[in-house]
Amino acid sequence: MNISSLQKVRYAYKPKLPENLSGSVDDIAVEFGSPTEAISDKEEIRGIFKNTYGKPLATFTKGKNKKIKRELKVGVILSGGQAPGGHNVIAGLFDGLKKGNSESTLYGFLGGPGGLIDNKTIILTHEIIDEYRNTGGFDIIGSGRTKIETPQQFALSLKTAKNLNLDAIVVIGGDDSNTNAALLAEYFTANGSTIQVIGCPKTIDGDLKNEHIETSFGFDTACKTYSELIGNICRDTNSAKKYWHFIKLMGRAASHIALECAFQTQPNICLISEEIEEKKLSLDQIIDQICDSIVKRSENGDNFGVVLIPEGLVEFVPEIKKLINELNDAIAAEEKSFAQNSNFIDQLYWLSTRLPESSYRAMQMLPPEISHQFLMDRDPHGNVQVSRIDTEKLLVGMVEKKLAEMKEKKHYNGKFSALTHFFGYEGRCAFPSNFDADYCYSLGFGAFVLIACGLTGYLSNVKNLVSPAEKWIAGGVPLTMMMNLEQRHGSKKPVIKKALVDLYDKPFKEFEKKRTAWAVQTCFLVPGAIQYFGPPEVCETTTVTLKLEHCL
Ligand code: FBP
Repeated sequence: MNISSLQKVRYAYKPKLPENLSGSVDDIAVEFGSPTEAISDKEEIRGIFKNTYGKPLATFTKGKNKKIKRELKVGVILSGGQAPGGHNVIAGLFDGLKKGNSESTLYGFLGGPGGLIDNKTIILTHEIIDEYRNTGGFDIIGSGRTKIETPQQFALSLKTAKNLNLDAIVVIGGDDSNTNAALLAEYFTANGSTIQVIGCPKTIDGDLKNEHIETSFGFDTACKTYSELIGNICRDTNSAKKYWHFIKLMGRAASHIALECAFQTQPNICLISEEIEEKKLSLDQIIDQICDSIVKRSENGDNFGVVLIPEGLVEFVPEIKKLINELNDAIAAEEKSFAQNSNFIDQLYWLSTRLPESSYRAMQMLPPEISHQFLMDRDPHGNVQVSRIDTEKLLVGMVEKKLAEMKEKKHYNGKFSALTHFFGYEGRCAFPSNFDADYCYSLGFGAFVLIACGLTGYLSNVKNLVSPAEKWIAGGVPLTMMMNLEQRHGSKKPVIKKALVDLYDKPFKEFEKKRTAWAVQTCFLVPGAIQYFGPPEVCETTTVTLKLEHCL
């Protein structure tokens, strides 16, 4: 592989570990809290996870630990979308295993969970790991979105793990992948196997968080990468003063990325899907809001600006949410019959006899290219692939129409010229920031300790993240305590609850205070590129969201 100068220099970076994971490994013991409960639907979830439900929280502490020096065989899976820092989770796990016992082995399952089902592995050696330390991407073993769900897939997974004589599997993934990890842990135990399953919280979307998971890894780096690009666009538009930039940002359902990028760049408008849902705003009302800012700015002679749009927005607009749910149910109920429609016209005809009239009408009101995008394949977890819906173009089209109407009525006299962008894939494989490099390494090392202590059905966690890394506190959270039941593919399934933007929490409240000024004035911030070397105030800071959520 060709190696850039930055990559060479980053190899030498030594990620920081929390104090409770530093020092000699045989001094790391584990302390347990009281038994836990699922966040809701307790009885049903207890019934599904008969063997793994309700375990206590685990925190690492100083103390003697004889078990930690056992020789272990562990397999690791990268699951779902890429997130900066995945390689460091593997490096932390590898270093922990080797520190415990130099004879321990780490297998990498190739191409995501599918590698476990199909028994596709490589042994991760010092040489391989060293080539990927502190780098972005998941290319060390590749990732995938296969969901382990059929009895045959579970049986094959156990067969692979037994054939390799594994002690444990580590799943590095988001809410859906870690739900899978919990099901796997339960399946193994229920089938008399002692093979343990441990998860690590990954996703740039930032929506795998709760009281015990302060943030998912990759969010910090991805937001900083997008903010660099947005800041540059802000400065560009403030120079030429002729374009409105409509920028869609990844994040699937949650608007955490959009909100964080708004703090870092202060755009004129940042839409928050969760607010749109709460206030039941229609598409027309959203367009009115955007036009209001465009008109006011044009009255000041500013025919330019920046609008941030969370990727999942359309799923939160009530009339479209209803449409998507009804589409999902109709397609899930007759999957094979729907698949027989070879083109969009046939698909529409098929839907005309199955969708309730109001939704069918809503679908016809949308530009055909957008409704076509609503019909594209769902991902293996049943989610609409929102990254493929051109929401930014839909909004620009509607804004243009509205402004033309206003012009006719002489309510607006500015110039509107818009450009659209989508930032998503650009940020998922960036070199992890120092924060993500340290956090990921700690999560991986913590996963090793959880395994060495014989635990299963846990998510590796690190708390107190707004403090310097030495003060972080590592441990494990039982996966079942983060679960509830949700409607998936037409029936109720246990899933880890997604954390959406909380409209009553500090980050949104802070944004609310600032956005009125941003909408009319030009308050842009240009944060620049991620800094890996230099003064701590530029290279050791984390997100505004995390600071607002956890600082008093
Ligand atoms: P994860 O939830 O697996 O981390 O993936 C998140 C994400 O990056 C979303 O932001 C985006 O909608 C989606 O992946 C895109 O998926 P794909 O890589 O399959 O196109």
